[in-house]
Amino acid sequence: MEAPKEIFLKDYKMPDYYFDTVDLKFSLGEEKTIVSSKITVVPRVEGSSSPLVLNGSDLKLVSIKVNNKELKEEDYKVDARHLTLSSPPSGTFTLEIVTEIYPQKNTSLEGLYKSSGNFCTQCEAEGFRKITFYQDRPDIMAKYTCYIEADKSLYPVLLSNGNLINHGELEGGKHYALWEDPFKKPCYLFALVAGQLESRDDTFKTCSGRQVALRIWTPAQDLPKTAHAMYSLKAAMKWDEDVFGLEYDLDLFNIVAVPDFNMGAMENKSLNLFNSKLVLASPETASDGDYAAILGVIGHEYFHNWTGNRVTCRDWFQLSLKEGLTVFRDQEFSSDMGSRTVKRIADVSKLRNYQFPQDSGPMAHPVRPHSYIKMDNFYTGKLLFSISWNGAEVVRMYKTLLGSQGFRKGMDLYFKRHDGQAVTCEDFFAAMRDANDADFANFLLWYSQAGTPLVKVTSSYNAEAHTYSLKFSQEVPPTPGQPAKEPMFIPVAVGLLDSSGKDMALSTVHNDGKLLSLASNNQPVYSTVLRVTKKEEEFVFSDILEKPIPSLLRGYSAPIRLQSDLSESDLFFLLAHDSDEFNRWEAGQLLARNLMLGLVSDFQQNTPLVLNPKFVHGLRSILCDSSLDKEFIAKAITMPGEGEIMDMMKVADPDAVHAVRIFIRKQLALELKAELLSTVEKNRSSEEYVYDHPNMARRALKNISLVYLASLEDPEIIELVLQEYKTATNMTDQFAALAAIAQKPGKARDDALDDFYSKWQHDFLVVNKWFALQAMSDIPSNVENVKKLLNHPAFDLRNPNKVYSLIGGFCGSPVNFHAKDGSGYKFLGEIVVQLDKLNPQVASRMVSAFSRWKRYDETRQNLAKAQLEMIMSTNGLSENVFEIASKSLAA
Ligand code: B3K
Ligand code: ZN
Repeated sequence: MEAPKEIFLKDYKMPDYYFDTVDLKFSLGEEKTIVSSKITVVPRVEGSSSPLVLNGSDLKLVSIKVNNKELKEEDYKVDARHLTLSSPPSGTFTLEIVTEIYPQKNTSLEGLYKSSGNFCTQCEAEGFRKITFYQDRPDIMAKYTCYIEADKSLYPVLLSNGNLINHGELEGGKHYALWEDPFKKPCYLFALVAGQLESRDDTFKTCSGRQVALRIWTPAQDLPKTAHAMYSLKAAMKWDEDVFGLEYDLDLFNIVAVPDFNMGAMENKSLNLFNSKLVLASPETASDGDYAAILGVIGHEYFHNWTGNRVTCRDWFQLSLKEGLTVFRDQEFSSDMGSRTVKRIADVSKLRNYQFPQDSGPMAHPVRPHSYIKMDNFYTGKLLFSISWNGAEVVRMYKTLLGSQGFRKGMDLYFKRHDGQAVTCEDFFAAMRDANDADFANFLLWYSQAGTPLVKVTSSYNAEAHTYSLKFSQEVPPTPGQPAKEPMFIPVAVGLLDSSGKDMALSTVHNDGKLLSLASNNQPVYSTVLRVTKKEEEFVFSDILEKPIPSLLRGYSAPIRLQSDLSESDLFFLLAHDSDEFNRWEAGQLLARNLMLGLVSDFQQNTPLVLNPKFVHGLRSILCDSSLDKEFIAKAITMPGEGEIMDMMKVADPDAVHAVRIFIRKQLALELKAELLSTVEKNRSSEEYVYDHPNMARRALKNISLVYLASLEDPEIIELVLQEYKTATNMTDQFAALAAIAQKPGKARDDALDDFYSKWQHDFLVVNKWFALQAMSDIPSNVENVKKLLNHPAFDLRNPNKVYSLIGGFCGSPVNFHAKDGSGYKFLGEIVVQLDKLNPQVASRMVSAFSRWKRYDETRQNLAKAQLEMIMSTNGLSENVFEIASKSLAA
């Protein structure tokens, strides 16, 4: 195999040729598809004679013409990845290329492929080159038309981007459609769909009074399940107008649900393609989590229309420009539609469990990476977290620093300057800065430096001077390729609590020889944002009349690790009183983390485990506090994830962490049994399912209580949980009860799982839940069950959702994936090799489960390494898997 090439950000060059218009023609067939393209090519510099290099992969070239004349063989060159025109005309010219492709054989699910009998496309990031020869890079923005012809009975619906401008019948039972997209776009936003689909139709009236037709396309039998997706789309359209003044720009917006899809969804211009699981929902088949995910992702893809499509990325290193910003926008949307605190808690937990652990590992990347081998890996599990989630945190910091209005001004300027352009992260930064005349110091480092900054805070109170000091020191850990780091600009939101638990008024703060007044319009403030920019820095508050308890990093105002000198009793105090609900949760998590780490070391030393009664008391108060939001309570009584705790250990010990988590769960259930039972009783409802915050919150609290209770060996409780399972009227409650029963091996578990399957075998999305639940199970030696499930008739290695449920699910159980006998690693290693032949993107997502192998003990290290080496020695390995496996090994 040709050694895969690394591509660097610093090597970016402007294209020598731009494309102005692109007219595509698809003749879709059962054996092959013919793709004709006609492109107007414009040299960047008139008269230049540089070669024109087009990307292409898995294409059969049928013909090539320049200015209507067939090219001679010596005028161009084709290799496995390119078509090169050695000396194209010096002025504007037309290029016509005909290729032949085989979508039916395409299992990679990028480019044009078939899913359940329908044609569909996925072009981001580099799938368009599997459709035709093209300059497949986002800074080539052109106006497209797309003509599609196909058999009418097999493919009655023909869709592409933009407006339908013509359609009609053809001979031989065929028909055609001609689409025109009036907006310039990069080719990664091109889409085509052809198949037997029906639509749910609705309309949206925009703020300027235009009627937009909305259509969600699925196979006929699934249409009833698209109501929530349509509701989500309309809510997103309205929200973007209200919050950002952004209006939809065409008269038609289509969404198509596809069962075989590598990712969640894709924001193609006016033709969003979605993984079915993020469109289809009914109370009986989808859980609250599914409903929330649909809302968030429909919003996300819709929001891309402005942040991504109208303004796009200059090159793929700038991915965060669109993804970080759009993730931020969807987070804000979901916050406004539900509970802001709970959404923030959920997002921060996700960041901690996925992003942080990898941030110190071999795959550590800054928000804007410096190099890649395979672009798609930017979307592969852990990298996506750096680019999109950490990217969203970076965008959030602008808002924290500028306030909502300042942030909006920055966004307005960004669109004013860059609509219709392909730009960089600096352009976004400059718009935020210029619109607000802001001083952002070294903020740009957030884009280039990898690694999560560790910030330490110490506090001291001067009772005579009535001053309170917070001293910060920061360090960014070394990461591959970046041994030494500079200090970052960290916005730290702070409040100070008095002894009754109330926020103190903050009047002035001293920093760096300057006295800053915090009061605004002569009114004191109760929370402020400190700008920490140096390696070491002190902030001194004046007029502080008693020793406060600080509430630091409110709302998680920066994506850092914070170590403070808060005592255990301070944390209990914050848990009980902080006006910042996020920090109440955070105090509980800090207590839980310390408690778990202490118990882990007891477990390792064979010391009997004992649960701190103060912790039980703290949780009891939260559980019984009727003034609190129920979903908040559910989050507050959930222990930190096992990944998060392992991440804090020198050598990760999955067995100890798991044992401790189970111990705490059971102990809490024993001590709080009465309260938990009454919580279940009070929050049960036989009313019809409603997806709204109060009802979701109620179900969340009831169901987490049930999970706690089910950890007890108590026949009465087993009876109760079984009863909940049988009487449930929606998937949220039914699945929660099933998960509670499935915690323990035995007949009750087996029967319930069988029952669930026979009820739902006709619904592939529910069957995936059933796969995932069994795969993620912590029951001993679960690898054997998972292997059996690989042969289950409902399983199919070619379908990404099934792989994510079963294989991904299995890797989500640290005790089983990291089993000391290596059985988990061996299982994954073998599957990755098999998968890579079918679908490299999915395979590389799976192989990343190995990337943190050095965090474990020597025995595990050797076993994991052996699997990575076995993968590396496989013939014909994809670049996707090669990059992740080789970087993991090299680290
Ligand atoms: N932009 C896409 C992700 C594309 C992944 C390509 N392999 C969808 C999203 O951001 O949600
Ligand atoms: Zn996105």
